[in-house]
Amino acid sequence: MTAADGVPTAFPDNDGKPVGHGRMLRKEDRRFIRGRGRFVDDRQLPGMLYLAILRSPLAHARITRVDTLAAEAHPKVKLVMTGADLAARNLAWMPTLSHDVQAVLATDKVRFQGQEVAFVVAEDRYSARDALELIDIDYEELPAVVDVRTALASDAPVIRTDLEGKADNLCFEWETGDAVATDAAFAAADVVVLQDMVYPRVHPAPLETCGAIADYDAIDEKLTIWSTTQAPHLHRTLYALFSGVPEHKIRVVSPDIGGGFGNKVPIYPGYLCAITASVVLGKPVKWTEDRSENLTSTAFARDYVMRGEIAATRDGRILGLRSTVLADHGAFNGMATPTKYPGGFYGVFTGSYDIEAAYCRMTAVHTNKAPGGVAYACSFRITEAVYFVERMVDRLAAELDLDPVELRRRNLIRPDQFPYRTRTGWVYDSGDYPATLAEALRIAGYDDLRREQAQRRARGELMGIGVSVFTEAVGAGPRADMDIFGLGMADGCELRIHPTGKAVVRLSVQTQGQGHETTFAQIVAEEIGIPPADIEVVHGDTDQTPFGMGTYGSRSTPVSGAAAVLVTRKVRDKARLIAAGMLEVAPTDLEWGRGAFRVAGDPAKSVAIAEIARHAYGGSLPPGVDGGLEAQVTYDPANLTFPNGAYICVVDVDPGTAVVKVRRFVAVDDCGTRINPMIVEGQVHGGLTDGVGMALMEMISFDEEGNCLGASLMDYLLPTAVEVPDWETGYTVTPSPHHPIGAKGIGESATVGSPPAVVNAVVDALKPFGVRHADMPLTPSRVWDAMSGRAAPP
Ligand code: MCN
Ligand code: CUN
Repeated sequence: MTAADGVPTAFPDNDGKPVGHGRMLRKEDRRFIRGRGRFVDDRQLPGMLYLAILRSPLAHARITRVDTLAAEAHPKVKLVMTGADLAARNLAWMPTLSHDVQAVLATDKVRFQGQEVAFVVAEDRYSARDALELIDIDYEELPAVVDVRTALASDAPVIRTDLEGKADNLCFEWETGDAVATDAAFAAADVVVLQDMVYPRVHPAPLETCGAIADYDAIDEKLTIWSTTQAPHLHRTLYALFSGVPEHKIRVVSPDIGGGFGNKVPIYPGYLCAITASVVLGKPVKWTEDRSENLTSTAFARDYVMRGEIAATRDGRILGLRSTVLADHGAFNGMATPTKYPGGFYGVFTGSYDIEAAYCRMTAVHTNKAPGGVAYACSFRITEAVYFVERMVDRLAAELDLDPVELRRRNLIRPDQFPYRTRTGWVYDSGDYPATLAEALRIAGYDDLRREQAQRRARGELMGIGVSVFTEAVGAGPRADMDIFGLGMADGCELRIHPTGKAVVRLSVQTQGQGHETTFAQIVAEEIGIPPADIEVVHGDTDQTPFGMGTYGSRSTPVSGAAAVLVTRKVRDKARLIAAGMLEVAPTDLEWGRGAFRVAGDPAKSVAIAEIARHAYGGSLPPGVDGGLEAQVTYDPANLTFPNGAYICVVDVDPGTAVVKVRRFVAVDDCGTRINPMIVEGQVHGGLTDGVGMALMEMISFDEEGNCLGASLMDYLLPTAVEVPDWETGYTVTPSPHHPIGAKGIGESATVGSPPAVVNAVVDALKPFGVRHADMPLTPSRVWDAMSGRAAPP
């Protein structure tokens, strides 16, 4: 198919269907590849002012004096505000998504380097930045808490002195599983392996940093916020609670977004500063953070220090798994996670295995580091859980001298065990794990690879093969069990078919590059027979879309995707009544197919959906049927969906330089029914690149004083096409039994599943040196240390 302007809009999918599911180029790319995307920072409003934020140079310090006089005297400055100014309006602290509070501007103390201390609003961005340097602040430096392992020591300085009666740095404690049963499993085991590991702090680092424009209209008392948010409706509710502007007077618009990866789920002080400034000045105020601000102050990810213990029989049957986690949550608990899950979904740490007993104990602490906790394609901490279990299983394989694939095969959950209840209470919906693994082994040519490895080892070359199998849990959630900030995790969706047969579907989720404008049109197209090109997808504007929880945890397809299916079927049900009137038969006499209702047994008598739409607005309707063709639903999922995958990574390690090269990477994913296989593959390619980055390059680290050592993209290394191989992808399809079209999420699978495959491969390559584990990121210096028998630095 080709549009009038010559841009191909679709090519036939596997079935050669013109509409519905299948490979189709992305509708949104028409504007993106021509540089016509409209991002927050592209928007210019008349009379707009610019906001810049002064940030703390210190990780932990008391603020003893603030002098803003010189900044206020700057000729282009319109407003300067400090924590004290916000406190006078009761706006100095904001709620976080984890029921903690976070300083909008510091009042008493600064608690991490880069924390917001004051802001300036000026006529242009440069003057605002200049005026920041005119603000004079005296700090009384305090010792910083940097290492989670000593954060709870009795002499550690207390960070959260703002919390009444708080005398330590404990953030929360959490446990899951059965400690007693796990002890018993360990007691009965032939083999027990213990391994400590660190999943370092990393950062989502989206290409577009965070920003907002707040525009308060004092006459209408209406507040409009254009912002880089993955969850417009959630943000609107929080803005109403924070600012006192009533919710029906707030409009949040999330236009094109240059990547999110979870970084754009939380509310940041910058958004609230822009809102406050706009209300005070009565003018639109824009705030756009720079790269260093993004890397040092917005939601980070991971930062787990984990101890694993795995128990098994001599022949490789896993009996028990124990996980003890020290989680670094930074200065404020800014983690975005369902309320009942303070440790996120880490509870799925038994992975894809049928393990008899499991137990996890997690201690989360505050440190003098930026808040956050889950962002970066994490599926609410499943990245950590999968890395943990896949490293533990590999460690066990080495201990038992068993092939890691064989050990996995002996313990994978079998297809006949679904729905499968894990020892920590999760119910996996469906999967055929052995089949997915077999497909990965087939593509990789696993046995040949092992033979090649033996030959290379004999020549002194360091080739490694790493395997990981994983189970994801995406689509939060059943709203009875899952809420964020008291808002149940269900999604609304609206569909309207116009008199000419063209349609508009309104979503509550918000794309950051995942292709929703295409795939949601395809979902509707498949159900109603209107081509995707004729279906406009509207999202990212709270005035235009129904309430819903937004895009993260790969929930768009599992939740809003289901809502889109159901709303279309609801419209179709109405179309049936109208068609029955048009054809003068009973509704039950009609059959649906290929975009039309036909009379059963008399297929010549039919009406297509476009004719029904015209009639819905113009013709005479059966009694009790009202005009128009539209519907609205809110979908509350019965359960999460559980995609799975099997990955195989082949690396070569240079024995002279310890540089790791990823030579091959095979990824077989099962996300149930695939709506657009091309977009699914794109999601997997991106996630694999993330995974290689985390395994080999990415880390946000701090010195002893709490200075962030990853504040630029020179220090925080992101992978490029140079560091990654040509991905080899495959798939199996096990539909979700409770999703109306059997689709599961895919957006984070590859980021979750790939880091352990890479690390397992590197450790496998280093086997001749007796290496059993090395912590990410596996930079040349860390690999060199591992080869030399030295422990990696913490
Ligand atoms: N899809 C499909 N068939 C399926 C599942 C998904 O065709 N069975 C399509 C969907 O229709 C959608 C895309 O794949 O176009 C991703 O869908 P889904 O798995 O539902 O994930 P979300 O849309 O909810 O995206 C969120 C997820 C998360 S949480 C992070 S983090 C991440 C990711 O997506 N951030 C991204 N992928 C990203 N991709 C881009 N380009 N930019 C980001 O910021
Ligand atoms: Cu945790 S990153 Mo994604 O869920 O937006």
